[in-house]
Amino acid sequence: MSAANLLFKIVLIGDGGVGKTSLRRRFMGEAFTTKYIETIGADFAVKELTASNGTQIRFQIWDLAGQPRFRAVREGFYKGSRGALLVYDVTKGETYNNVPIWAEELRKNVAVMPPIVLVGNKIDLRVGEGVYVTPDYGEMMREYLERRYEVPVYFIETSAKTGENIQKAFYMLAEMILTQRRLA
Ligand code: G3D
Ligand code: MG
Repeated sequence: MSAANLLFKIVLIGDGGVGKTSLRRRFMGEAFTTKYIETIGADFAVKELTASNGTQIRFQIWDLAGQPRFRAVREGFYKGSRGALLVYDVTKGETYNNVPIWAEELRKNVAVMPPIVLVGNKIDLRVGEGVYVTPDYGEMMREYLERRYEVPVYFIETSAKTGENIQKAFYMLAEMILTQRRLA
C-alpha cells in the first residue's frame, strides 16, 4: 500500500498548559506549517514517519488551539482519530487527575476508541523538593485506562524542553496504530 493511503489522524489532548503544542513542535522540528480550523478552534500539521518494519506513514496531528468552543470541538476535533496522545504535567497533580475526563470525552466522540499514549510531560521540572506525579502514578493510570476502554495504552514520561522521549512517544503511537490495523 502506498504511503498516501496510510494517513492517520491523531489528537493531542489534556489540560491547557501541559505542553501539547510544545510536544508537537518538538516532534515536527521547527519547519512546519499548520492549518488552523477556525470553526472548531483546532489546528493540525502533517508529519511523515517510518515505522520499525519500514512502513511509511503520515500523521495528521491535531491540537486544540487556544480556547475552543466546546460544543463545536466535540463534533469536529475527535472525529476519525486513530490514536491519541493524552498529556498531563508531572508538576501539576490536577492535570493528572483530569486524565479520565479527557479519555471519556474522546470515547464519546469517536466510533471506535483508538490506542492511547499516556504522556507525563515536563519531567525536567521534577527536581528538588516538591509534590510531583511519580512514574508509579502514571503506570496506575495506564492500567486504569486500558481496563476501562479495552484498548492498548502505553505510558511514557517526556520533556518538551530537553526533547527527552518525544520521538519515542509518537513512534509508539504509530506502532500501536499499525498493530490495531493489522488486527482489524
Ligand atoms: P498546551 O499546548 O498543552 O496548552 P504549551 O501547552 O505547549 O503551550 O505549553 C505551556 C507552557 O509549558 C509553555 O510555557 C511551554 O514552554 C511550557 N512547557 C511545555 N512543555 C514543557 C516541558 O517539558 N518542560 C518545561 N520546563 N516547560 C514546558 P510558557 O512559559 O510559554 O507558557
Ligand atoms: Mg496548545
